[in-house]
Formats: sequence, C-alpha cells, structure tokens
Amino acid sequence: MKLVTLTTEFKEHILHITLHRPKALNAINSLMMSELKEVMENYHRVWPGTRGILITGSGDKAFAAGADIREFVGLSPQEASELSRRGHETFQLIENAHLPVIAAVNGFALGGGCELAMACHIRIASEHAKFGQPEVNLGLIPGFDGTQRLPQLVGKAKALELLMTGDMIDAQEAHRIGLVNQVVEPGQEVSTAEKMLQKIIHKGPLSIKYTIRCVNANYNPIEDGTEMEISHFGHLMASEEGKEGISAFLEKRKPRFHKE
Ligand code: CO8
Repeated sequence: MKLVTLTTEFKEHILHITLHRPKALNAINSLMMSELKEVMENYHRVWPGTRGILITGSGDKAFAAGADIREFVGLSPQEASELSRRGHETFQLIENAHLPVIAAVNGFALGGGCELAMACHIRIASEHAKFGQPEVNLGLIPGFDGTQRLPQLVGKAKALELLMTGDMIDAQEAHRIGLVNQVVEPGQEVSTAEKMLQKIIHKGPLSIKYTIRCVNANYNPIEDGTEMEISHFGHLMASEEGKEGISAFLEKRKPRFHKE
C-alpha cells in the first residue's frame, strides 16, 4: 500500500500507524483521511495476522493539531459536509474495528486530532500531550463526531465546557475527566500502548470483538446492547474460544486462543 501522509509498521501482530505531516503538526488533510480509511478497510488483507492497531503522531510535538485548516478556504457547504461525512465514516471504522485500537498521544490532540484519539478504544497520553476542541475559535464546530464522543467520555457538562470555551487542557486534566486512560512520561506512550495491546491481543479474539461491539451498542440508539450481549454471550459459550478458555481454567493451564 503506497501511503504519503501515514507511515506503517507491522510488528508482533500490531499494526503501527503514524500520522506523518510533521511540518503541519500532523494536521489531518483529505489525503490523510483517505489513507486512514484505506488502511482501516484493508489491514486484514495487507497485514494478515493483525490483532491490534496503535495510532500515534510523528515527532514529539503533535499527535494531530486538527483537520487541515488550509483546506477549509473556499469550501461550499456541500463540500464541507462531504469532508465531515468522510471523517465520520473513517473514524467509525476505527471505533467499530473488530480488534483493539489504541491512540498513543504524543503531543497536541486538537480538533480533528482529539476526535481521532476519541474514536480509538483507549488513549495513552504523554505528560506533555494537550487536548482540546478549539473549533469555536474558528467559528466552527467539530466535524468528526466530537460533539458526540466527547460527552460519552467526559459527561455532558464538561464536554459543553470544552466545546464552548475551546480551552486546551493538559494530559493530567484529560486523565482526571476521563478523556485519557493513562498518562505516562514523555516517550513512553507508544511502549505503554504496545504493552496494553499485547495484553489484550492474547485474550480470545472473538471475546474482544464482541466486547467492543456490545459496548459501542450502548451508544447507538438503533441497537439493543443488552440483547446483543445476551446473544453474543451464548455464541461465545459454544465457540471454540469459549470452550478453550473454560477447559484451560479447569485444567489449570494457560488458554491457547491463537493458532500460531
Ligand atoms: N491545520 C493546518 N496547519 C496547521 C494546523 C492545522 N490544524 N495546526 C498547525 N498547523 C501548522 C501551522 O500553520 C504551522 O505551519 P507553518 O510553519 O507553515 O506556518 C505549523 O503547523 C506549526 O504550527 P505553529 O507555528 O502554529 O506551532 P505553535 O507551536 O506555535 O502552535 C498550535 C501549535 C497551538 C497547535 C497551533 O498550531 C494551533 O492552534 N493550531 C490549530 C489548532 C486548531 O484550531 N485545530 C482545530 C482545527 S479545525 C478541526 O479540526 C475541525 C475537524 C472537523 C473538520 C470537518 C471537515 C471539514
């Protein structure tokens, strides 16, 4: 896969995706969005054996400082909505991935950058990371689902405060309000995310897939997460994976969920 705005590396079953426009603080332009979509749609085929995905930014200054503001000039309402829709579709591929996706936030995660981090299942932040939705400073609102995902993570009142003030918060504050899962020393965010992914990808892949699906259903008004959990629980019990996990416990051995 030929990519210009992203770099990828595949190691130990983890696909590392790095946003790579360091001179523009990894701002997400339309090419980067298309490439991210292409990777999310094709990782199974291009990197068979992928069990987890890690997304980070290149350099030590930014994860992504937002959507690329330079591309906004002269957009018609239809073109702007179309760009927004493409972002939604791409980030939904991340949120609904069948495997864990962790953001290792190494610096500014603003606007679309914060929205990308929020679409991931888990966020590990460097101490010097900064988060915010500064769109109101531009006379805009978030366009990649920030108005929807931020309240899910931090609650309505705090989300409205961040969205309406446009204030930037540091990693400790982001952790305190539930926007990030863990704060680590600068330079440790990728290795910490890798370690967490390694732990998760050694569980049963079907149970991880169903966990993501059931939790996401809780936030989707057209899905019934409770019924989904009941049905997936039943399915797992009769699956090879469920049988192996239960047998391993009873036989006092480690489960073998993956055929190496
Ligand atoms: N877009 C384009 N270029 C950017 C962006 C951006 N979002 N952020 C930074 N850059 C560029 C700067 O223009 C600068 O380029 P140059 O050197 O050519 O002038 C370079 O990156 C370095 O930036 P600074 O010199 O500004 O670096 P500082 O350390 O002084 O400041 C900041 C860092 C605070 C991050 C500052 O760059 C900044 O405020 N950036 C903009 C942050 C922002 O407003 N983000 C939200 C954008 S809107 C958005 O994300 C909406 C998402 C939904 C879109 C829906 C589809 C249309």
